[in-house]
Amino acid sequence: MTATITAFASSPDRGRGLARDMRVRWAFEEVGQPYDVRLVSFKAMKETAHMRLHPFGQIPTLEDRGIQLFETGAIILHIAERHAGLLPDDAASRARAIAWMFCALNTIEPPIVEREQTRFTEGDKPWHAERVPLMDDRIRTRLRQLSAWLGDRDWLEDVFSAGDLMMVMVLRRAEGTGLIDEFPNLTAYVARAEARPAYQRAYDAQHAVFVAAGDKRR
Ligand SMILES: N[C@@H](CCC(=O)N[C@@H](CS)C(=O)NCC(=O)O)C(=O)O
Repeated sequence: MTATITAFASSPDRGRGLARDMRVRWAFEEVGQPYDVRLVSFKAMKETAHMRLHPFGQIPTLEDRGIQLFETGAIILHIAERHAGLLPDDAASRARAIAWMFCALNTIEPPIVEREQTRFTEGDKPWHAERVPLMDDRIRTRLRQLSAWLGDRDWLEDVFSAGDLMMVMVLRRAEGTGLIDEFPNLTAYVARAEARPAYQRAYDAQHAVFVAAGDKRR
């Protein structure tokens, strides 16, 4: 049976592949598995039926043969463990790939998301302008360390993995800050991932939702 994910019916990212269902779509494309998408409105996301799937009323979720999951880390790991293509076979490399997934979500994403969120929650407050450079420095420190690790290799370890998928999606959330551009090897890393056919199929599928919603609104 085909797995089903949830995604925004009307994504605030305007179909730029930033909403987190993109991570899941990309994972399915990398492992060559079909998936269905159920689009949910902001209202429906906070209603009981969806809250049973996602305790925090968010997207994405995954329903796959009796398993219901939320949190992209858990969802990507679930897909990667069941299908070849996102985790190396040998135990040591596999463990490293999983460590990079956690790193993306626990070490790199928090300062990036904090900066993004504060624009909405305190953007009009007098202290916000002073905080931005502090938040930027926090992000920059992590990016500098990540850039040093990556060096001139293509991927975080020997082969592309779920760790790279998650890392690239997290780095993309900093688009528009100019911070990634300070590290040419990170810019190239993101571009390399975006050039993958699986990424492009996922991006196009998410973008198509935005286009279709736009058509309906006209
Ligand atoms: N840690 C969660 C974050 C999920 C999340 O923040 N989802 C966003 C979309 S990208 C959402 O549903 N936002 C709407 C809301 O929180 O009401 C994950 O990685 O799955």
